Amino acid sequence: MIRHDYALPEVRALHDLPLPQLILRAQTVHQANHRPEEVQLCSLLSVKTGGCAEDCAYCPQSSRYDTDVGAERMMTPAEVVEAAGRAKDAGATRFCMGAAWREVKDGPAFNNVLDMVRGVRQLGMEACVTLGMLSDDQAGRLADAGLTAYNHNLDTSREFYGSIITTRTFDDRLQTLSRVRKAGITVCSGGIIGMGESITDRCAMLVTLANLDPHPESVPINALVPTPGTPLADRAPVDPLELVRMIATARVLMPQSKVRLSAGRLSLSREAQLLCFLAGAKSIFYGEKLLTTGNPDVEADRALLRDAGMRAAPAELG
Ligand code: SAM
Ligand code: DTB
Ligand code: SF4
Repeated sequence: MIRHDYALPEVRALHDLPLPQLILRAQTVHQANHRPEEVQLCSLLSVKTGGCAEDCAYCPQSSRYDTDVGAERMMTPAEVVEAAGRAKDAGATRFCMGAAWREVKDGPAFNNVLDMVRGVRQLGMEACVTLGMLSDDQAGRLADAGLTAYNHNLDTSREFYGSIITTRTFDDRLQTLSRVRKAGITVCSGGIIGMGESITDRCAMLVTLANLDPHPESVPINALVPTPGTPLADRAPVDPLELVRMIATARVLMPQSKVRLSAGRLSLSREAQLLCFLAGAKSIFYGEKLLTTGNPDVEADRALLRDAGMRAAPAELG
């Protein structure tokens, strides 16, 4: 049953169930709504890296922190579409492009993004972009270019948000999500665990996501990749079982959404990743780089799926 009236105590109780019961609940929902043996392979590319004006405490691309990531020029649409073609040949069906912007500005850079979207869609892949905040008009132009999904994460609870980001608000985030929805683009929105938030914060974020009507079609769950130079550089690694709980809870609350096992896989064993799949994770980022940090190599991921008797999901459209 699809619901949008969740309250925190109910979600917290679900999240805190004994893991066998929680996974059983998640699997029941997963099997009824998805093909559990299929995992969507999505490739990520940073089309405009670094130099971002925002102060997101987790992010290697903020210009406020002294990290290894510097501001780079924007890639050209031809370079991006070529990379998308390589990702398609390797088996990816969705291509996600990120720009280290606070917001989209009209002009040549945005026109290039529109060309990238058109080029990726012409390859028959799903196209997703994450560009920061945008206006109704910009959302409409992205929709016209054929954009499949817009990624814009809530990242954490409303209550904890100000401890992680001070240069924009949780409501700014929700407003952008509603513009994306209104333009007819599917919504990709999730968050990060391991930033020092409480379990209550994690559940509160899931309540906000699950009470969006309709649910985001795509819900990425990231484990923090602690990056030297950022304020969160010294955070302890996430306990993989906490990631499993988060994925399973999201799975139960938003039955038809694709819950994505996103950043942080380099520090997960194969067994931990499989537990995430059992808990309802429906996709992974595929390719040796996320935006600026590492990701398992393609051979390791192919072997993981093969050894588990699972397979890459075929393209759904295009
Ligand atoms: N600038 C745009 C924005 O913030 O919406 C788009 C790019 S931003 C890098 C996309 C998402 O990556 C963030 O919302 C955050 O959830 C995730 N992210 C960034 N750095 C991360 C890290 N070190 N570990 C885990 N996730 C991270
Ligand atoms: C999402 O939720 N995770 C991706 C994607 N959406 C854009 C980004 C992860 C970034 C990890 C840190 C980095 O590589 O810079
Ligand atoms: Fe900029 Fe996005 Fe990184 Fe925040 S998460 S600093 S908005 S690139």
